[in-house]
Amino acid sequence: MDLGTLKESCSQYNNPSKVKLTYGTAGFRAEASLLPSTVYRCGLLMALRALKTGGVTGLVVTASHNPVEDNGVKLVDPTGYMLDQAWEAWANKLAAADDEDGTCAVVQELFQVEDIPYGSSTVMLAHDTRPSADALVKAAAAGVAAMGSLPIACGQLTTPQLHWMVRQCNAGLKHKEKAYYEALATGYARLVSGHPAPSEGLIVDCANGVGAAKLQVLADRLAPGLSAELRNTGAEGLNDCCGADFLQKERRLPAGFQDVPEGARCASLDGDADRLVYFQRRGAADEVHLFDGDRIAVLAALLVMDLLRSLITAEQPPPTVGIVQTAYANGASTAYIEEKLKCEVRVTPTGVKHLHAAAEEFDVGIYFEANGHGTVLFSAALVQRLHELGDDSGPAKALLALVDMVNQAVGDALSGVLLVEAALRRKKWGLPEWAALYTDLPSRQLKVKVADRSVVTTSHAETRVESPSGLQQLIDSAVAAAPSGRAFVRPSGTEDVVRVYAEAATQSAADDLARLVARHVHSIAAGVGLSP
Ligand code: G16
Repeated sequence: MDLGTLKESCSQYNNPSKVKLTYGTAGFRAEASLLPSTVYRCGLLMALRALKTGGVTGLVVTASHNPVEDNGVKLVDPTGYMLDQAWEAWANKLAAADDEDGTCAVVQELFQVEDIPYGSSTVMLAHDTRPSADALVKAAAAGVAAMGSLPIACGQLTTPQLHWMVRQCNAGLKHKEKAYYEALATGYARLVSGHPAPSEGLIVDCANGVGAAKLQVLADRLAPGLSAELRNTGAEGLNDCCGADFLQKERRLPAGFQDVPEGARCASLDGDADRLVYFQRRGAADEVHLFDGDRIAVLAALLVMDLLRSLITAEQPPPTVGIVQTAYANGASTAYIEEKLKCEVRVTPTGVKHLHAAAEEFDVGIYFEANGHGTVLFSAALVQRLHELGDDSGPAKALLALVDMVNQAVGDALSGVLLVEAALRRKKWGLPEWAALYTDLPSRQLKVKVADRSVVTTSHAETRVESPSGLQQLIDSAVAAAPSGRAFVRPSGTEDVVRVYAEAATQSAADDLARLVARHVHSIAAGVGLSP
């Protein structure tokens, strides 16, 4: 690394706004014009991370479910997982540097403290469909190049595609986009072989995001194995009244779905295709029946446990299966998993990085946030055992097909669609059978705008408020007065809001509880504008 060149390059990406962005739930996210210096410095960081680990790293320019005027950056470790949490502090320190001198000082400190060897590394870059992407990818590439490293521009990809490609690349396996479709498609074909397709196709809301084009390639590759009609595939209207986040929060039909028949099987992706929910129109109005991440986790568990049951041999200990959720998980799903599936449930704070780590502790770790972000992880030991059983065992072959089909790096809406479709097909189920497993407790989510969301801090996997003082007591009293009430609040790590979640015996009680808790947040944590 040449310090003079680095300093010159850094001076092109100083932060004139003086807004200090911090690493949130899934990287940095803000209104796009505030981002160039932060994204540039993430380029520096990921080149350093690649040098430190000796592998290829990744960086995706995306703001996922946020509105189109926002953008952001998600950072990928050589494992294909999100950036090691221990390095988030470095990301913040770099992002907060005042100017080129400050940035260079942090880079030098990083070299020293992390004992990073000098040399050249490689960072794979991708982006979603936002108009601000080009300038930000250029900033990221400049950061990588300033470290004397190689930025590889992979173009428009879904976030999970880049995670998958980084993971495969570091494992010395085929890692081009084509290989991704190949792996998913062949896994799916093996899994559903001999199980007839349903007569009705799937209708997918693509949130006008990058998932539209990518799902089309996958569906074409699978034709006629997967019959999918894609909607909200445009260049405009990203996440606007559509997409998985809209469905999960608003519980109503997305734009462009007003004509779907009541029983139709529908799914929705978010803007960078790392979240998936299913839904079905309910009644004549805009109402929907939502099949959220909790329900996808249960379906995945049923599929995996059916296969494991037929696989288990007396002489070996049975593989461990666990489901990881967050406080947002509907109480009815948790009860079903524990009481009916007899499966262990772990609860972590929000954020895939937390759920993923917990899921790795099982032979099969199924993690899904209620918002539809999740996947199924298989331990290396189990995969090896499945290979040993090989061709002699139908269940082992099906499980290996699942390992290929389900993104092992991160939650992936495209592989999620195949997971749900394969599970339903193997069980000869439609949405009614899936819905009948359990009935969700009525719930409501709200957002409260406050002057500074960092004043709200939480503990116990985000179920208790630590500060501001007095807020938890007010929430406790509100919960105690609601029939079967449960509520919590937490600062979002992707939007400038405090989130409120409430559950109760009836929808109106859940709505009232959420509104009351939101009012308490608004009054105690310096709410801005009107309380919801
Ligand atoms: C990201 C994270 C998810 C998280 C979501 C919302 O999703 O990857 O784990 O659930 O943000 O986080 P928060 O409630 O802190 O705003 P995405 O799809 O937006 O990248």
